[in-house]
Amino acid sequence: MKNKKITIIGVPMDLGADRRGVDMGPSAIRYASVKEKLTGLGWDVQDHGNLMVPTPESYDVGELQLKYLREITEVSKELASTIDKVVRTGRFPLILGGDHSIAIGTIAGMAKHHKRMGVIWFDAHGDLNTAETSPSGNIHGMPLAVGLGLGHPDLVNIGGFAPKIQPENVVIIGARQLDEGERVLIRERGIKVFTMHDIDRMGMGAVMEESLKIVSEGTDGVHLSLDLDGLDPHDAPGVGTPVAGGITYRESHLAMEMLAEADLLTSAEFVEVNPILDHGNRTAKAAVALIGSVFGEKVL
Ligand code: B3U
Ligand code: MN
Ligand code: MN
Repeated sequence: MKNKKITIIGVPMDLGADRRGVDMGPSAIRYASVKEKLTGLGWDVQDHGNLMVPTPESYDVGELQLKYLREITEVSKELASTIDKVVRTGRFPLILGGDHSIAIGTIAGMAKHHKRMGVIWFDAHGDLNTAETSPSGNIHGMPLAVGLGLGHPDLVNIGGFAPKIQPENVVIIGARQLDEGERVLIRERGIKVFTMHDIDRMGMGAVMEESLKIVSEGTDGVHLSLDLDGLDPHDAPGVGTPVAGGITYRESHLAMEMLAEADLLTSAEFVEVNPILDHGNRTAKAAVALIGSVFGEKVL
């Protein structure tokens, strides 16, 4: 990252998830001093503020296999165009969620600038569902599929082109809860997934070395999409769908430090922080600590 200029964009989105409270994620992360952290590391930080997100109570849920499709589509378009503008000014977009459905807009915005974008998807889940395979109808379980061009056309075609990313440039890290349709898709498309089993066997260092190769070879940019539920619930309890046996605080820091050393990232988002379910803002603090490591914080 050459010019050390970041623009923070908050997206208080909870339409893609069943549990309310994740809309307060951007606020909790700001409260945990994200701006001060980045400024202290020598970054020029601009905070764009939050995008407007409709309140679920004021709208009809719509089709139950694609809850709030219309509203999520609108916010995704707005986010994509905001990111487009930020990138045009030569700044690095750092997006704070909100539920993971916001990645639809992030990937759409970044893909305008990167023809072959690598994606690191740090998550307990695959987020590879479509309306046909989703057990919940929640769009936060679908954004990676949408990026790959699979799903409802309104989402897939945001920005006027699809797909935004290719399966060979994607790596999922930390998976431990996949739905059957997601497993089929992973096999069919050959998506590289480092499950918790792989992390335990190989160690996070080796997992990251391989991941960095996958997202850098033949690509012209790399996006980090970090779902806090990828972490173990002990370290990140404030998430809507915690899954036991996750990535430790230390492993996640090593991953972020290796990303910083590789100096490949062109955008990053931190999602699913839910302060209502949290203990003492621990999850937002973990997010800020990880953001520190991604943006160059070192012990020595
Ligand atoms: N795979 C399930 C559960 C889920 C996905 N993402 C989160 N939970 N956070 C689904 O509903 O698609
Ligand atoms: Mn997710
Ligand atoms: Mn998840």
